[in-house]
Amino acid sequence: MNEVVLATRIQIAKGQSVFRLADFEIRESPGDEEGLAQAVLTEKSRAVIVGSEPYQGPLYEALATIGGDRGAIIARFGVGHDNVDKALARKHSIVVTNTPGVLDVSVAEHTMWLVGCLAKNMCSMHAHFKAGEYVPETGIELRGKTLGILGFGVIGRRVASIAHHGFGMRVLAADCLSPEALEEREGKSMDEIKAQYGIDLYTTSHEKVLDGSDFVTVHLPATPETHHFLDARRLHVMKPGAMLINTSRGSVVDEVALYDAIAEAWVTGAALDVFEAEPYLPVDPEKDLRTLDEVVLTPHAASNTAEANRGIAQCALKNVTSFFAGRLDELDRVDAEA
Ligand code: 8YV
Repeated sequence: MNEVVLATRIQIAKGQSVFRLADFEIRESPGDEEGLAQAVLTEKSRAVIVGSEPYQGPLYEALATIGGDRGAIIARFGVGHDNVDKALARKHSIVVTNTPGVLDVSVAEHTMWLVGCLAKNMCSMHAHFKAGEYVPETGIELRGKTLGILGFGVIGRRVASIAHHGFGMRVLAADCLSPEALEEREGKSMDEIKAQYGIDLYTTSHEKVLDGSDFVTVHLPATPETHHFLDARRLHVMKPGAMLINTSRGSVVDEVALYDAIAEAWVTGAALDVFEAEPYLPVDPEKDLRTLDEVVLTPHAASNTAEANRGIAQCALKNVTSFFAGRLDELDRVDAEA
């Protein structure tokens, strides 16, 4: 097959063991949109495999130019697709796919490691130790504490199960889906759902979960409705002394409001893997989250495991291969109009 597929550097590094098995050439391309669009035209490629960087402009016209009547594909190396403009893709007859169901264990486990770091002041003790200060700090157990989950999708449900069945936490879950709709979607009663995932409460009231939790973990997609969902008001619906974890999308948390809530010791800890700007830059230079001892930070690494990277790469490769073969029914498409 003489098709050339472009993949951005980080995705190549993560998926190389799988990509080298492809029956078409996969070439490394710049991750920025201008560079990627230029590479599409230069390499005459109508298929790109991309990470979570924003693509809102020249890439689409470039892909349409090369794809023509044959079409083109933007294959996400991952599950979130807020960084891809689906309306623009549809306008240029570009298929958009993602990789569902292959990274939820990795992200859920990363979420729990962040919860643990906060509970036991792990990063603070580590930093002091490496600085030559032998300073034990008193933490708390997770058993019996309440974990609030905002967003009860595949990842949120996996977190609930680990937290309850693994650590003995009480778990509250909130989502926009009504309890009745959840029962219908799952084909189970609410009692069966609660037992399966180890949740005490399922509700559409995010405030009820915020108010009742010692730890709040966010598993919401980035949409106009979830932008700054954790704003100053909702952060103060949280119990005084509660802690926040976010491995979903940075735009869901108002970072300035979070800084202020931590500075006033309302929120007493936060662990973040995603940020409003990535790589991280403080929204307000005077309110840099990196300066706070109560904050644990990882660089959008929740899904970055050998197992998830292999699964993501296999799924992305399947989507591109099926697209080239015209087997569009096999694609994990996310370009439909909402
Ligand atoms: C990135 C993610 O796609 O799946 C998602 O939505 O944010 C991540 O898995 C991945 O880190 C890109 O390399």
